[in-house]
Amino acid sequence: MAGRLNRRVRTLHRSLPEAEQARSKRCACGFSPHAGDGAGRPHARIRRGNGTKRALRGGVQFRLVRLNALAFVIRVNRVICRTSCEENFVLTIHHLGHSQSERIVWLCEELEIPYKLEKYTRDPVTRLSPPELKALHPLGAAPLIEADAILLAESAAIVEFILARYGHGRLQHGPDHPDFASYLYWFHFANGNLQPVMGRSMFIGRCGLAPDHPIQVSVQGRLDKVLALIEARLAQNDYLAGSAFTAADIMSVFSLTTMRLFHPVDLKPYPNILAYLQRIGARAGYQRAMAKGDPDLTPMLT
Ligand SMILES: N[C@@H](CCC(=O)N[C@@H](CS)C(=O)NCC(=O)O)C(=O)O
Repeated sequence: MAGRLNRRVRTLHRSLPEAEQARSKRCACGFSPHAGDGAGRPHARIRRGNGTKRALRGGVQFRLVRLNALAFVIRVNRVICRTSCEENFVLTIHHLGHSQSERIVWLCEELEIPYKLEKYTRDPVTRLSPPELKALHPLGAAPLIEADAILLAESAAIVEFILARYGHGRLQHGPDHPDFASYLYWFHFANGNLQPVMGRSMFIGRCGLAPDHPIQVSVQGRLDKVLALIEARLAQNDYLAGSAFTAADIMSVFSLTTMRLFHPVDLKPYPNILAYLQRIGARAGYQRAMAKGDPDLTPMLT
């Protein structure tokens, strides 16, 4: 009888809908007591199905009562854990106005996760970070976040950290997704190619070199190629990683928008980039992020 019951329960576990199995892993805490019964058994094994109830007779009823009680405790734990983790969760974003840290505010708005925003203003002369921000990290650059007593710098690391801890699979593609490689490429293209060439171009531009100086020509040529590549990509896809908006877009948009405060680049030759920026500007998450992080700035979407 016990063998038959075990076989039955195993079958029920295999047939549980995927969504129910996924829900059992959803807490942001990283430690998930509700994902099992504490003894390595997934909670689904003790769920009660109509067929199971009929299969139980006599002494086995006692076992059913115990299992039901355990299931109840686990469900309550799941609710308490999810609620308390969300309440105790404190993510602080150190945001320098008009900077790459807009990405992190935007990410949190898209994910709709709570965060505390610490804002800093650039030095009016140097346009670098103020002393309060410099005091937090040896490089003194934004973004910086504090989460669970961790201080983390670098946009890409921060975006990956937040997605891994609080994303629940949103705004990213995993290895099984057909756009996984594209997602990785464009995610890393942002700080690996686009932002560096915008920065180089800005600094070389300030050196006052003649337009035909080899360095000027080389940097301009690289910038043109990078923008042409993005233009071609967006001619075929609504978003950089494909048809879906992802963190690859969140990583890239600063360089095409706010960065142009520091280094004006005319995007008129790139109609698909401009159309893309309109799609971005229509997003409620982007609008909220810019309104909270940089209320003095009209997003540079044209
Ligand atoms: N690769 C870094 C770049 C960080 C960075 O250079 N941030 C600039 C803002 S766009 C900054 O803080 N500049 C002020 C300073 O360095 O004092 C990242 O993506 O986080």
